[in-house]
Amino acid sequence: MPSTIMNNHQDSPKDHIDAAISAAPRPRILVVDDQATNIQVLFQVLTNDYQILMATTGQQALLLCASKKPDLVLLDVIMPEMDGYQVCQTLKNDALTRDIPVIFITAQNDEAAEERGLDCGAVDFICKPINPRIVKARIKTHLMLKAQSDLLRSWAYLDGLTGVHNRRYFDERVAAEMGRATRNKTALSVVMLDVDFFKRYNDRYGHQAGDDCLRRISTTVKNKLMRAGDHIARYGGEEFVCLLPDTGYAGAMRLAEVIGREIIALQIEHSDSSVAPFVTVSLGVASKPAHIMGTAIELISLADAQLYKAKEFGRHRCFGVELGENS
Ligand code: GH3
Ligand code: MG
Ligand code: MG
Repeated sequence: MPSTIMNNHQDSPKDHIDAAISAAPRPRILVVDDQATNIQVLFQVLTNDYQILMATTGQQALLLCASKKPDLVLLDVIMPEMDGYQVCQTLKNDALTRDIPVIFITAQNDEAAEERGLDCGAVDFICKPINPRIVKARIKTHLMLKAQSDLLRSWAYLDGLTGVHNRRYFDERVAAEMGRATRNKTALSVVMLDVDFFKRYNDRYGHQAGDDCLRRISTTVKNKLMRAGDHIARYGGEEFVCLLPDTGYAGAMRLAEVIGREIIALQIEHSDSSVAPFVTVSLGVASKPAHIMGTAIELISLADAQLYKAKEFGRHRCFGVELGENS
């Protein structure tokens, strides 16, 4: 069984975390200081171990954080226009950047400044002039903690059985994509699918075979998703959902029909199914057209209703609807 070969049982979770972290690319550090000479000093100290990004204003720093997603920010406190505290607070108030650790590096070596920095959400506070060895050691510690929490967060969004995203991930993602699609007036579709007569499958072939079947189905669906923004998630026991940004009704229906055909083509024997000698799925599609407003909840409940209809009309089929069709 491949999973037992890979999962040497002597490996602890910490070993897995360490292995994943050491396989990651070189961490990226953003150095922010209005004095170019100060940036230069840190660059010399860190350039052998890290990728270094540089900014000389708070605004530049915020833009770089949003676009380049550094793993850590070294931030000066006193800068014209926007000071380090404001930069740190802005980063911490934005869901996209709040997990980037910030270390203040400053000539302000009084306790009140340090307390204020930590209150803004910084993880550490280092006074100038710097001791390169201490700066390196602290950076290493914070990068390790950041890598561990990134990894744990990514695991919290995965389904343990199939390795695709889980419902928690889907729920957050569909809400974000609906917001984006409404703002940008773009289309958004979801495809829900549910395995037909899966209880009978488990009863006949056993739960282990049922688990294997779910893995094969999720892999098959995943391989049919072509665009970078497309996602599959396990929505419930034997139910999966695909999220398709920038995809309208026709495209989503086409994909749903392909998925339905691909799954029966796997020819997974199911002699107790009433619709085919092989495992099949029923599918429900819902699409938000580009210029129609809607909510994620509406879209999902429409797809769910279409899936229910596919079951009612005999299973192994697909029904779909567009948001706003009857309103
Ligand atoms: P329908 O065609 O109406 O969808 O019938 P069904 O039997 O597929 O639906 P039902 O909801 O009655 O049963 C779903 C079954 O899926 C029951 C449950 O044991 C099984 N199931 C759910 N999660 C898992 C899982 O992780 N592994 C396995 N092996 N079976 C699962
Ligand atoms: Mg089912
Ligand atoms: Mg079900």
